[in-house]
Amino acid sequence: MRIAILGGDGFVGWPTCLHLSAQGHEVHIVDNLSRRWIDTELGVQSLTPMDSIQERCRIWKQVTGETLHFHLLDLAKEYERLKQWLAEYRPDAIVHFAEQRAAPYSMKTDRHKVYTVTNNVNATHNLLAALVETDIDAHLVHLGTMGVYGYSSVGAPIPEGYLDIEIDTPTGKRAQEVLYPTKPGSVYHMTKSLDQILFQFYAQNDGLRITDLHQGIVWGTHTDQTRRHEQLVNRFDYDGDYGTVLNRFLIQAAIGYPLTVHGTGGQTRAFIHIRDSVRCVELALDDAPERGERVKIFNQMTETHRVRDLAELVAKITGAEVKYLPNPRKEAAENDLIVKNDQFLALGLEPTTLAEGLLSEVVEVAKKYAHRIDRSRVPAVSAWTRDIGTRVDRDP
Ligand code: NAD
Ligand code: USQ
Repeated sequence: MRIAILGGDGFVGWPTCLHLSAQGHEVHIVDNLSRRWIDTELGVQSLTPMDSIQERCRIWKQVTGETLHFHLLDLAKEYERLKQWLAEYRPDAIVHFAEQRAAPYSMKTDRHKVYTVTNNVNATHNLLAALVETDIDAHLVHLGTMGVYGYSSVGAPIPEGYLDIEIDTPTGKRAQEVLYPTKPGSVYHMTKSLDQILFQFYAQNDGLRITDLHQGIVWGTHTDQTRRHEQLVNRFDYDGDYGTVLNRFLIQAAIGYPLTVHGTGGQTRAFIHIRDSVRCVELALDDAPERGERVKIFNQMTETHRVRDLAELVAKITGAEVKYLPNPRKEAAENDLIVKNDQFLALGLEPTTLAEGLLSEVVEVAKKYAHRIDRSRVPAVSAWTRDIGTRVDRDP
């Protein structure tokens, strides 16, 4: 297939490009490189040294003989160019990663809130409108988030996207299927909730074929393909805005920094290893909905963990100290989470779970590049409200 990977220069996008290219697909990366600009804005850099996207593509060609095509394009701001691009390349499938994805960044200031909503909602809507206008029947696979559900399973597993309900009517009970009610916990997560409505509308009105992957927190760094050359290494975020919790604990352990648990650490979240994330995208691409079918929704996660249990596990393996800090976020201090992920298991996903060996492997990556870590960028200081901001611990 000819596959467009929107946001293909990012943490999940890059290994997905390599995986699909290695399978013989013609891969086109479309990215505005905004993530690299945000690194500059925040004064941070990936733990792993990332080459330019053009250099990464050159190395892939050298190693495998396969071509990765790169196109510099802003999906949110360049609607006409996007339409022209689609009309020229007419992809068979599109994987959409191209959004601002950090919850803390989206809550930093009013400017960051406005940027996140403008960028994410426009990127998704421009794509949908352009697909209709160019009459391209590509299967669109979007990376959404588990966070659209909120993080509580009220005792019953969270289903894959839809909820069967019964409504009392004057003539008796009526069964109905609805999108699972959204309860986003940040402006970023709110944009993914808005995306869901856009998808529902365009599938129903224009017959677009759409799959939305409600993904949990991705951890790890390498896939088989990123290991093939030093310069194919994946990006690895560790800073207080973009670093996700488990990867942060692993680098903190590697540099002797106390593990930064927010609040009681009673937050339970869904997780998936980067290798499985990439594999799930492949499985979803092979399982496209028919025209006229409702949006297909998968829960893309393999296990759930409580934050303090993860910290204790990392501490046990590495001897790191665990520190309980005031929580910069407005979120439930404790929650239970049970999630259904039957569809990917049925399609053949064999989950990579949190084995100790794998955790140590990431600590090894962190130790190798520890000299690149700026300790002053480790604290998470973006606060959800002004009031919380006065209590955030900037130097644990
Ligand atoms: P990332 O920030 O590393 O990558 C996103 C890429 O999209 C970047 O290369 C960026 O430059 C590009 N981009 C952003 N806005 C764009 C625009 N307007 N036009 C063109 N390109 C644009 O993020 P990631 O960690 O690779 O996540 C990819 C997707 O998966 C995101 O949509 C995110 O919401 C979702 N997701 C990520 C995780 C995770 O733990 N990393 C978990 C669940 C869901
Ligand atoms: N946390 C800590 N200590 C830290 C960092 C985080 O205790 O040093 C806590 C947070 O307070 C939160 C939990 O860990 O309770 C998860 O935080 P996170 O930053 O790892 O994840 P989150 O903000 O939810 O966002 C990440 C990705 C996002 C994706 C989401 C999937 O950045 O793109 O959508 O995971 S999910 O959480 O399932 O919605």
